Amino acid sequence: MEIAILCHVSAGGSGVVATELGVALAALGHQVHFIAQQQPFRLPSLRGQGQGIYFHQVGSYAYPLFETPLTVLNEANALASVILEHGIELSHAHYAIPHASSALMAKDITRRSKVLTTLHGTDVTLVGLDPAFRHSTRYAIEHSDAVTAVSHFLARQTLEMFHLDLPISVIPNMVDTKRFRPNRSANLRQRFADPEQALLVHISNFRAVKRTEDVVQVFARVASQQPARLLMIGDGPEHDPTMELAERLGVSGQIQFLGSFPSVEEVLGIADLFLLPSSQESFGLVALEAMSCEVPVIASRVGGLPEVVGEGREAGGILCPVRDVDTMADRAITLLADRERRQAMGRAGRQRARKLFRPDRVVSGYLQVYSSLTSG
Ligand code: GMT
Repeated sequence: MEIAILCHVSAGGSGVVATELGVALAALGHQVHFIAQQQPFRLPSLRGQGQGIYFHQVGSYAYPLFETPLTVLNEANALASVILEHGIELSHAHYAIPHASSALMAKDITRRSKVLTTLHGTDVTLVGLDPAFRHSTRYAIEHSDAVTAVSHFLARQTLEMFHLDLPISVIPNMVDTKRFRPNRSANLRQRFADPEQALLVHISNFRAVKRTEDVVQVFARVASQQPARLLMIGDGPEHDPTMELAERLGVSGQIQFLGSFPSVEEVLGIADLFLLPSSQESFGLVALEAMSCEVPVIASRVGGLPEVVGEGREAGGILCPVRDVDTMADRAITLLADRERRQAMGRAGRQRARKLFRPDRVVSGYLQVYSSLTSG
């Protein structure tokens, strides 16, 4: 099948999911065309894996009259060209804004290609509900030929918040458990922590919803009880305030800010604990990646995180109320003191990742939706 994928290119879960899905579809023999401003974040490192992946850059035209970029028009135009040139049967928009709108416009222009929109989270729970986007987002969701959401939480929220009555299939995100696996390399670990120090990790795009300052608050409490180090991976608007808080709390010497890089699996696997205290998370892909590496997760009990991390004996981590940094720190301290429980939780997390979020399962879920749209 000839498939077009539209997604955000910067470090973020929706772009990662779109990229990994595209690479997996190409490995099955499909022709996958990414339409974006630049190559999506993880594409260059994964592209070598197979044939059948094409990248089409969205053009732009700077004209003094246009004060801001006209992204939807440029993206719709680029997609329309690819649809006509390559006979695209299906355009898969990851994240409603602006990709679903562009895909619908390209469909109207070409009178070809069905539109599948996958909702990822803030396109519904935050940005999409803003008066600046509300009507156009609702329109794009309602007029897509099919809609999927990455969690049951998000599917429910979408129907409720936009007062919609349409079927939304839930297809969760996936993790490649061969790439994301425990890393016992003492050599790598000793670059970041001594053997007696606990190693905590956080990865995000440092947006306000990630509550990166809570990561530092939790870490400061842990570090007051035992030798510990924290790796903060990623970049974004909250980066500097988070660094400043670390200074104020006197823990900056125990924290390394590593910036953004695509191959997080290399360091994730050496961690003892992963922290994700977000105020909202429709899925929390990075928590799943940590679980796949046998790293227990301490996260907020919000959105789709309970579906990912689980609760009870078979959970891959511990969920706590949002903003409750004391409870998060207590749970972290207890878990770090109990190696056996921590390892059992790590194994349970990997088991859960293998059972519920396997790429073959997720890819075949999308293929079923694709064929329901393109057959007949
Ligand atoms: O976090 C965002 O602002 C956008 C988005 C992204 O592109 O990373 O994240 C969302 O999609 C991810 C992939 O499906 C989910 O794992 C994240 O939970 C979700 N973020 C939020 O709901 C805050």
